[in-house]
Amino acid sequence: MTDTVQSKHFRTLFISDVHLGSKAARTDFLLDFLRYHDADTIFLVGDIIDGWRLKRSWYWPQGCNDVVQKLLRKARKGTRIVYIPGNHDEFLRSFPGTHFGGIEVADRVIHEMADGKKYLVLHGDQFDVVVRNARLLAYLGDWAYDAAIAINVVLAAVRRRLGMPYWSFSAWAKLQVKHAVNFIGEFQRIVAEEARRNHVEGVICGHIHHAVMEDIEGIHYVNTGDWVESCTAIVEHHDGRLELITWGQIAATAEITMLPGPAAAKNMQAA
Ligand SMILES: [Mn+2]
Repeated sequence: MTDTVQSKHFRTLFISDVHLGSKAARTDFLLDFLRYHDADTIFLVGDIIDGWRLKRSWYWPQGCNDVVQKLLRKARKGTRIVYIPGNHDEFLRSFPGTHFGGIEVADRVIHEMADGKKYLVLHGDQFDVVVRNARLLAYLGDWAYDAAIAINVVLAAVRRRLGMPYWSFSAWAKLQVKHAVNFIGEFQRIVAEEARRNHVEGVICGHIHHAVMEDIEGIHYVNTGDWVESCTAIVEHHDGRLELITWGQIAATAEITMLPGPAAAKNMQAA
């Protein structure tokens, strides 16, 4: 693509799991994507900054600055940007309702599409404990489910206090290769159930680095994917239609940038 290509304007963009500060972050692809995609509202659906990586060793190349600058510039020009923290950028969770550089921080939001359909937007790590113990919880019932979500919060806080890294869903799921598909299915089902509990038509989340749009028992489950491997985003068109964009593929076809190199293989630990 050249500079003559006009950027496309959408009602909303949803992006998650960029992991700025980890070597795996595809800032080059994301910059390209942001160059060609504008929106009234941009939701950053968690794990945008990888606080855990940065705490271990500071890694912040120019590409990370460029992404941040690009987003702040969009905010200055009138794009509403909402930052929903994930587990890797949970330091922001202490600041719900605050603004920085024109960016709002929220724990979760309910977004109404142009066609009136309502979607719950959250990162998704809230359900890690539930996914890991799904079978046991199904047996124990509702109270155990609520307790597990509470335990997840406490466990994360304890691990943080002890300086332990946050438990990683995708790293864990990939270790258990044979069952990984089941765990992804379990995660999707549980998040869809949360949408049902909130009386909305759909849910948009990230966390498991597995972009998809599908119907799960009447709930529209949408996952934004990531910018460490697949380079995906969800866009809402002006009529409320949602579309999954795989920018890694488009960019490669258009020969804008090089294909993801061996770096992509190192990204397994990121979610
Ligand atoms: Mn995450």
